[in-house]
Amino acid sequence: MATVENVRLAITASTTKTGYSDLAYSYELHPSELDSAWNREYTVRVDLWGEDLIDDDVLAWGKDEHKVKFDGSGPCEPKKVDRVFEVETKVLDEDLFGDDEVYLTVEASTGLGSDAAGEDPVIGRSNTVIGNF
Ligand SMILES: [Ca+2]
Ligand SMILES: [Ca+2]
Repeated sequence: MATVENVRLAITASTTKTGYSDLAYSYELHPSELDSAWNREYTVRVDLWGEDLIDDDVLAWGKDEHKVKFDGSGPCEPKKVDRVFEVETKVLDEDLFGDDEVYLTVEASTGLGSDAAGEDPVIGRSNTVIGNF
């Protein structure tokens, strides 16, 4: 199985759509030897969370689905991925009073094929962005 590392998140107001925010994130997908040798392809999705004292809330899930494929070009070289997606800013307003604490998790899986790495996704968590959304 690969690992998801160095997940970073930054949130800015959209410059093109009123009421929307751009979520720019990056991460590294580090392959296992088999991932590289078999040119495995991972499907990656993002969940968005609001941090709370007891249980964190899911604000949005299954966002920005994309694929990352290892091509065996180098031995176990990580794939560095930079992406942006937008959400309505009100989705980020996870606390009615005070600041909102928002982070995302990157979830990568290979599915159930015979050359897949396993059924369970690998998950990486970003930094928490504190804002007033
Ligand atoms: Ca909170
Ligand atoms: Ca708020």
